[in-house]
Amino acid sequence: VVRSGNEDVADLVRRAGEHQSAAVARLISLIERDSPQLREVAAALARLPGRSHVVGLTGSPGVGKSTTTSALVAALRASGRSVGVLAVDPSSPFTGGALLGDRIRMQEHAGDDGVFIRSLASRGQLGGLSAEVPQALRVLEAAGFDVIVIETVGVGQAELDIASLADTVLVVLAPGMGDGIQAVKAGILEIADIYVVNKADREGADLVARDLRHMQTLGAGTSSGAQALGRDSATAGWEVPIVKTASSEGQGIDDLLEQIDRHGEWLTSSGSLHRRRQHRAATEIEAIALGEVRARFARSTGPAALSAAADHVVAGALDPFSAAEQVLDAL
Ligand SMILES: Nc1nc2c(ncn2[C@@H]2O[C@H](COP(=O)(O)OP(=O)(O)O)[C@@H](O)[C@H]2O)c(=O)[nH]1
Ligand SMILES: [Mg+2]
Repeated sequence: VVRSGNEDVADLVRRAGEHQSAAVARLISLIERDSPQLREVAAALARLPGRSHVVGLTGSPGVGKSTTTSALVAALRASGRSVGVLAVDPSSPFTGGALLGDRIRMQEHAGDDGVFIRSLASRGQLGGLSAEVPQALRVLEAAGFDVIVIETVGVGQAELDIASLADTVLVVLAPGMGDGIQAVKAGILEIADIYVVNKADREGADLVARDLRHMQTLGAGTSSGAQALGRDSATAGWEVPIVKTASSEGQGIDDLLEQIDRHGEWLTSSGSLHRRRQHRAATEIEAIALGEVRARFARSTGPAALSAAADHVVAGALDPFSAAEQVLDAL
């Protein structure tokens, strides 16, 4: 029964499963708008286990993530596979100039049913990916796309988020971006399953590749940080390959796709896929649960209890730990 103003979620999910772009887009919109039907959508999606290969692309602005994504989409289509793309931009989806550029570039795939491309704003706390990204990903998985590419800007928390969402993480670098030093600082190298040195048509690409190789021999990029994220490349015998591309020229893309596929096979044969999916689900549940605690706190006597507890701490009557316990009791 469809109530007025409500979407027929079961029908949308069925049509999304037939790759009908309009239905996929409607479902993602319900998620984006934080619709009252969100739970209904989530429940319907849960019954459709994903078998997509989720590929994350991250790296500094301007290194060529969108260009590489577009080239990968073309290569995947040429190999007969369907592709869903989530482009997560830190700026608003309608005012961001870079995003407009992405749209225009991605339009070469418009009108192809085997390709779905959606831009999402990243409104997450602390600069991370917003809560809707994992749910939008579930929509694309339920729609049965063979490969799903998520493009995120590699800054702050977003790069850690992509590491827990994607099966295969591509860290894209380019010459002349000062990436060698910056990336190490940000810890971005640790999350890579594949390094992509893009703009190989430019001077300096060999130097970036050489720096990466040098770092690998020093054992960097395989640290405990990656394991904390549920990524176990270091311990289970995956050596992170370095692929040089000139994505705007379509060069190196076949090689890149080969490495992505090889990593996909390794994930299955090593048992890592299951561990990564388990970690991804745990991260997702934790975020939802903590968000719910925050919401309940705001709705209940939390703010009043907090204010009272703060008075006690300022007056020297309570230490902050005991005060926090009091506030939690108010939940
Ligand atoms: N020379 C050269 N330029 C490239 C290459 N790939 C991308 N670009 C250019 O680099 C700029 C940024 O690319 P874009 O894909 O938007 O980067 P993003 O911000 O990482 O998504 C654009 O002007 C691209 O045309 C490449 O392989 N070689
Ligand atoms: Mg981009």
